[in-house]
Amino acid sequence: MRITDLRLHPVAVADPPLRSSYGLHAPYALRTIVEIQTDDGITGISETYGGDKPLAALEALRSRIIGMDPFQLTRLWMDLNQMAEAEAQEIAGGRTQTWFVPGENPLDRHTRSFAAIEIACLDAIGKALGKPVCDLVGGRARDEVSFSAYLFYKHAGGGGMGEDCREDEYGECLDPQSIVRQCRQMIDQYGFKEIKLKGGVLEPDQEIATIRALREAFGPSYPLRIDPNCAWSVETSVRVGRELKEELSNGGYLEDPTAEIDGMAEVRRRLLAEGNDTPLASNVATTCFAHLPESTQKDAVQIVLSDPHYWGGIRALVQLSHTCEMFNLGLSMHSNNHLGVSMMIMAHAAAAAPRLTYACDTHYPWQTEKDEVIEGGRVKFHNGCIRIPDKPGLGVSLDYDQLARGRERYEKLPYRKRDDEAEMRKHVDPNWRRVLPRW
Ligand code: GKR
Ligand code: MG
Repeated sequence: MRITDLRLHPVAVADPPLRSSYGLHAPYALRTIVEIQTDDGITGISETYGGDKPLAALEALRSRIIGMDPFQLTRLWMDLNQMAEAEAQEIAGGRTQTWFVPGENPLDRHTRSFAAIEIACLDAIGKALGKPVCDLVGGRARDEVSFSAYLFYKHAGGGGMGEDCREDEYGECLDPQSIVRQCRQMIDQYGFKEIKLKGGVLEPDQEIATIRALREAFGPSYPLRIDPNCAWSVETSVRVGRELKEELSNGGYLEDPTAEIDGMAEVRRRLLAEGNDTPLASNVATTCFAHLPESTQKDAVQIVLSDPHYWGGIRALVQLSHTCEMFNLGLSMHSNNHLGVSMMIMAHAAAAAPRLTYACDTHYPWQTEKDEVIEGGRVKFHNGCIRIPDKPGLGVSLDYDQLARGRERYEKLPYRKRDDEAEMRKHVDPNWRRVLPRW
């Protein structure tokens, strides 16, 4: 089998005005849908980050990909790794996500691009062999993958612009009660069994109150996590960890309360000294295999938030699962705004990763049918889980009309990268800057 064509489809996907420590989500999130064509008539698909940079990084691989055997991925990995190492010498500041929105970190450009190609190849191989992707990488640890209710403080609005606005399903949610309402709506609709709150938006005391309100409303059988994306100092992180000791125990965690491996390690050390072993999770301080030795040695992170989109694909996810087992780390999964192809990528990756026992993050409830690019409409949750379909490859195919609409929206947009800080200045506060730590 040989790859004869690489097709890249940039799309814009309506997104509500969600808040985080990065700022404010723009009316459209950007994604790229990837297709590879093979000489035996098979099309493999995948989905990755969007905008100019991720697109250009994939475009730069075109001549390397055309003619490649989709089974032969290791040399592509080696080549990209070599390029990454050469560039790493030139880019100072390590490889953490602290100052980058996901998808814009120059140092995971190569693992991101590799993942997009690897997954499209796995989809093609699965179709050729009549096997689901998770069964190509060792087989599944589970037949269905559970996801969490991913709550956001948000302004009024459902996303999109002008005539193309989406319904505002959840309304404005900027206090504990409205977040409880948001959560109830999400759980009623999707059946989620774990809850994650995106924090780093309101004063820490208000976010503590929100977690307590969630605990009161849903009870201890729903594990809780909060993720302020590094908005807090070590001091504040320890205080929040202390005040939420009870609420974040029993399957919950404290995610990226503060920046960098050393900051996380200090929070851990101080919480442990108080007899508080709430685990710390990260998709900001620890974002690649190279971070694991230091992160583990300093006990900075007890739960790694994996993501097949930038850790290097689905096979890398399985390797990460084994690595976490070796270091006795927990494994969960990070997400960003995404469509149905990524939903299935995440589900197959999580199904094949035995160590991944937490409900994965997903932004999927924030997107709508109108933006979906897979045939037959959106992927369905069953009791908060995605079932691995009994279909070859990822188990989904593209709706080319919908893809064309997504591309049309993309072409009309004045921006080509995610910039939550700019959005915040435009719509909320003209003087807003991302300051870390903010509290
Ligand atoms: O969507 O604003 C967001 C999130 O903050 C996202 O970009 C993060 O990468 O969900 C992510 C996280 O867990 O940090
Ligand atoms: Mg996070």
